[in-house]
Amino acid sequence: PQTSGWRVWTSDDVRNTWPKYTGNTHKGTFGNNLLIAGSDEMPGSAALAAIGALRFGTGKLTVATTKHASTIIGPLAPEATFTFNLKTDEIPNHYLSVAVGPGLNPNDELEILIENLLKQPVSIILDAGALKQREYIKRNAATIITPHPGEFSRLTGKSSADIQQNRISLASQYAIENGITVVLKGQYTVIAFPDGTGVVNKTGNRALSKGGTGDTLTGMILASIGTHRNVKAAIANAVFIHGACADHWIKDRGDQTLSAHDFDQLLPEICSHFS
Ligand code: NPW
Ligand code: AMP
Ligand code: MG
Repeated sequence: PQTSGWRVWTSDDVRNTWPKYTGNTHKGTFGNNLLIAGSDEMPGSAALAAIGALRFGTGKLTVATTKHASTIIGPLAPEATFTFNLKTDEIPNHYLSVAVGPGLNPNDELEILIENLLKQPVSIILDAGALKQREYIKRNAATIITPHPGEFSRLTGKSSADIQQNRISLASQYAIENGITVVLKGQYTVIAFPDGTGVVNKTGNRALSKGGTGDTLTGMILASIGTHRNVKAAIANAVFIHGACADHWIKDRGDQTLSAHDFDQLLPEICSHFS
């Protein structure tokens, strides 16, 4: 595999690329972002992604979900607004970036929505139910996929064991071939960019091996793109901080006790080390 142009993303990298704003900012400065997530069966996934986005700097957040899910998400993330009648061709007029997939059931209707989304000039993060083998059209904005090894196995047809043994080369190959960024999650998350470069993240630990933590990361990446000028640093910093929250947690708390909703308290604490 090509490993030149690859390196570990360090805390110094986070510091050097951490967004610094002074003066006259307003909520529009940091992006009005759209989260398409959650269903009647999985409203929590959207709530956890919303918490990730709201605690990682989104200016505004709109959640496209079901009415039932909105009644669960609202009390957990009261800053979020909702839309129940999404028109994809109007998205670029209203939103900076879009994340789609947590808690969504993959079906034909969702695939049509994603195909239309990919035609819009906005950064798109595809996770969970939005992960499917498809042809990616060439676009100017970033396309980011965030599979765990099980999902990457479904995308590539390779076994999980094969993926785990060749994380960098398989993620990089997929990124280059499809012209997208691949965030291959799990211990030592690999972030492969479409230009063949990439970074490896070393933060994070077994405390994250719980349902919902990936949904939170998706929300964090969504927000991060709006606060960073550089999309590569935006993704790498979100992944780094997500893991750093778990590393901080296990310093004085049992790893079994971390829940995805604890990011609501952990993100302010860990971000203070970099702000
Ligand atoms: P195994 O057998 O466990 O080893 P799925 P999901 C494999 C939503 N959620 N290395 C794993 O393998 C999500 O947003 C909602 C290797 C299994 O086969 C999604 O929409 C929540 N293999 C939906 O649920 C909270 C690995 O992948 C398969 C692996 C389904 O998402 C929970 C499991 O993956 C959840 O986030 C690894 N590191 N990791 C809510 N409260 O609303 C996983 N696998 O079938 O895609 O299931 O990831 O739970
Ligand atoms: P998901 O499977 O989509 O819920 O995502 C799980 C999240 O937790 C991803 O960001 C993983 O990288 C992270 N994670 C899970 N287990 C570990 C581990 N053992 N070490 C580091 N990160 C982990
Ligand atoms: Mg997930």
